[in-house]
Amino acid sequence: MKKIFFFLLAILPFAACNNATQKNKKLVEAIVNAPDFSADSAYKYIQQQVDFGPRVPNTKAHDDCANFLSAELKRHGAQVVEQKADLTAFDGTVLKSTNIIGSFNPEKEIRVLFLSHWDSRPWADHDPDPKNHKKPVMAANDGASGVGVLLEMARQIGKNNPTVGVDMLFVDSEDYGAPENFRGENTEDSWCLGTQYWAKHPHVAGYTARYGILLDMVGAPQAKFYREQASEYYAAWVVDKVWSQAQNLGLGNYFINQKGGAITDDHIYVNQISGIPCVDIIHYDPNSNSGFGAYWHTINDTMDNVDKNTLKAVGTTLMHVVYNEK
Ligand code: AHN
Ligand code: ZN
Repeated sequence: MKKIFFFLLAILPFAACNNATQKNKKLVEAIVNAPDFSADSAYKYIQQQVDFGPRVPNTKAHDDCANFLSAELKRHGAQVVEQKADLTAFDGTVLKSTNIIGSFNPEKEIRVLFLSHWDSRPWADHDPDPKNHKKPVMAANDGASGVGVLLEMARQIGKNNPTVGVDMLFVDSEDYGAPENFRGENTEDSWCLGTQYWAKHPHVAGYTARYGILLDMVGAPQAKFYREQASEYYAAWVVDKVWSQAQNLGLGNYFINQKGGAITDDHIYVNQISGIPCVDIIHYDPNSNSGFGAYWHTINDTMDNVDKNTLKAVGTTLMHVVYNEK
């Protein structure tokens, strides 16, 4: 008995010490520096998309914006694929859609996937004024913000290679989903048409990535990103990675380390069809009636609804995620 006690005493400080070195190692690993993320540049990228007008499928603004996004990715050194598809919406409309994929270091086997939708919703059907329900959404936050952050990341990645390969996937026809008052079947799958197509027909045969991160509505002032439930179900370790990186950077006021809603969004299809663990960084507001911000699917989703501090928080976190990946 005495002997065992002595043995325990002898080994305990050792174990504690060992633990501390491991913790230190983890901390040191977590603070690998990432290139600076410019919120000014991300903001400008959002403005440039908005300047085309609402990017509703089958309009000139939409097609002009596609060319702009693709040219920007190329300018930053990505290998670009424009994936065109005719996608049929819930109401039978054929949407001339384009998913745009920009790949950095396409030869690398270990890859990280980022995605965001770039289309605008054709109807502001959540606007408090019914007269606006048939007007398109400018989609500064719900559309352009995620792409703006990703384009700024692409600009930085083009200048400074991370260890892993990175793919930027800008998906189309996400926001043509059936309005709430629509009486029909399969309305759930009426959203995220571009991602559903890409997941079934990846731009590279057999494409996979270590994990995926979806950005959706990442620009509103004081946005709060909770741990979305489907992300938690399919990819809890990726949620941990992103949210803990944000906490380390002192950005826990944006990345709230608590359970949020369960949201039908592009990441569902990346998880279910592509089999890539994918999380959703999405602004969720439990106090608004939709669960999203008050601007959501209204004519007020304009540049007034985009804040550089939020862009900085998201961009800085994701840059650290990428540059810490080995
Ligand atoms: C639904 O409204 C079912 N899902 C939200 C997907 C979405 C729309 N994200 C942005 N706009
Ligand atoms: Zn939307």
